[in-house]
Parts: sequence; structure tokens; C-alpha cells
Amino acid sequence: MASTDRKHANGEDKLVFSLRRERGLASSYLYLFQEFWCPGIAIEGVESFQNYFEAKDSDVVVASFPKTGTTWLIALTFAIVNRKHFSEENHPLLTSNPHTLVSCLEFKIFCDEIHDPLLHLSTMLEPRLFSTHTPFTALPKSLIQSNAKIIYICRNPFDTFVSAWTYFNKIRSMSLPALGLEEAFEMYCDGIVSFGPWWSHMLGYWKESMARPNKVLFLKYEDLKENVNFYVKNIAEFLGCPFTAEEESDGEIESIIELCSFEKMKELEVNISGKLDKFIDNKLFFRKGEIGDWVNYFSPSMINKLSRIIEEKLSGSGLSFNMCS
Ligand code: PAP
Repeated sequence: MASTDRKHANGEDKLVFSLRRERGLASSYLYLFQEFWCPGIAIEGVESFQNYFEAKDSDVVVASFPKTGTTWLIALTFAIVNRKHFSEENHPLLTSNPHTLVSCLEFKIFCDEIHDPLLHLSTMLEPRLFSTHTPFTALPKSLIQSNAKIIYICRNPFDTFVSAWTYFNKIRSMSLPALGLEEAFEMYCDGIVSFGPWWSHMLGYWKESMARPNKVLFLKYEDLKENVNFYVKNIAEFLGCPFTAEEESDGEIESIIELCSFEKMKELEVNISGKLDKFIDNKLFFRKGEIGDWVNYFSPSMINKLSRIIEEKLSGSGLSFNMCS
């Protein structure tokens, strides 16, 4: 891999040193790389993903801005796509965290952990499922030009901020002081957050979903919460594997919803005591799973400020959010 010959600790190299950088919520630095704020440890992974990933038409990629519902959506997608292969009693989602079953392209596949990513990719069974936080504009050409499907999830920016602030403070490097709510909020409002700005991230996928609805399915966390049954069918249809009348009458949709529900996943032993990649406790992916928890954190001035930014950044796009349940 071309990037391996310029590897340094923390993923930093010559290219990285030339980039503008700011402190991240969880890492020493976020770098302004290809017009988004990339964590130092992900730059090599994103570059290798861009340079070496060869999409197959059957691929399915779940894309998201961090903390918007990735874990839930990859669980649902995995369960929908593989529903013929596993029974309810011995389903892999009962013993594995969804992030272990559906690997992140820039953090897992194209990073040091997998010795030969291309060999690994070539041996994966089809359809291959992946996740990514990479913005649409930075995706590899091969993924954009192929018939591979992308399912994107986003979430109202208020809850996304609270989820990110609580999560990143827990996984932050111990050498970094915790960021207070106000300080983190200012960074978020400036778009300085992993894979941000968040408005560009969602608008990139939103516009593509409008232009190519068969390529990108754009979902919102709040809509899934309101009517997950509808969206499970929607995802299956989008992926070309709709539920048959028999599957529907056998309660297959309800079983998938139950298996992937916040309450069920949070109580699984693997998600109570397991770890992802030695460093991150699986339990950190399951906090409250609610719409509107932001009301417990936001002051009136924060509400005003973020509302104004949402209005300014999303106006005219047709994209809007339900902020409370
Ligand atoms: P990631 O980007 O690190 O993968 P992601 O899964 O996108 O995180 O977001 C985590 C949020 O989804 C958490 O929200 P909270 O902090 O407001 O609670 C988490 O609780 C929520 N979540 C995780 N799994 C589910 C699920 N099965 N159903 C609903 N929400 C979920």
C-alpha cells in the first residue's frame, strides 16, 4: 500500500504537517483534509480507501456523520441482508457488536489492523457490507460510479452534538483534558468536529440522494424512531431484497426490529462488557437512544445559536429535522 511507506506514529506524516489543524474532542488534532476535519489517525485510512477501494455492484455502504445512528443502521442492514442465513436463536448480532460485523472502511479495513486489505476485501462474501464516515465528496470514484448502494443516516444536530460530546469525552486520549460543554459547542458550531462540518456532510449525501435516489437512500434517525417498520421495508426494497408476503406474515420484520432495538442491544453481554478494537467499550455505543435529550444540556443561548446555524446552512435544501419526540 502506497501509504505504508510514510507511516508514522499517530498517522502523522509530511502531508499532515502541512494541513491546518485544531484540537479535536477526542484526539490531539483534527486536520482540515480535503475540505473536512479528519482525525489524524484516519487520514491514511481515508487516503487508502480512496486510492485502492474497488467497489462491486453488489456492495452496500452505510454512511453517516458520527453519532447519528450508525450502530443501529448497520445492525438493521446486516439483519435485513442476511435474514436467510441466520435463525433468531443464533444470530451473530446476539454475540457481536454491529461494528464488528460491518467494518468501517477508513478505520478498520484500510488501517494497520488488517495486514492485506485488498486480499481481505477479495475474500469477503457478497454482498459486502461496510460503514464509513467519509463525506460524499471524498468517497472513492469507484464507489460513486459503480452500482453499489449507499444508505445514509443523519440526525438532528442538537442530539448529535450531545451524543458526540458525551461519547468523545469518554474515549478521549487520557493525555487530553476533557472539553467542557460550552467549549465543545463552539467547536461544533464552527464545524470543527470529526468528519465535519456536519452541515456539509449531510448536504453532500442529501443532494446525491435527490439526484440519484436509486444510489443513495437518505434516512433520519428521528424517522426511524417514529416508524422503524416502514424503514425496514424501505431499506429492503432499496437493496433489491424486499420482504415477501410470507416473510411479512411470519413476523420477520418485527423480529429484525426487536433484535436491533436499543433496549435489546444494550442488554447483550457483548455490549455490556465487550470491547471494539481493545480500546473502545461497546457499551459506549448505547447511551440513551432518544430524541430530544438535548433539552437537558442546552441553554437558551445555545438553542438560539444552533437554530440560526441550521437555518443558515440548510436553508433552501429542503432538509429539516424533528428535534423532539
Ligand atoms: P458511531 O458514529 O460512534 O458509530 P452512532 O451509532 O452513530 O455512533 O451513534 C450513537 C447513538 O445512537 C447514541 O445516541 P445517544 O448518545 O443519544 O444515546 C446511541 O445511544 C444510539 N443508538 C445506538 N444503538 C441504537 C439502537 N439500536 N437504536 C436506537 N439508537 C441507538
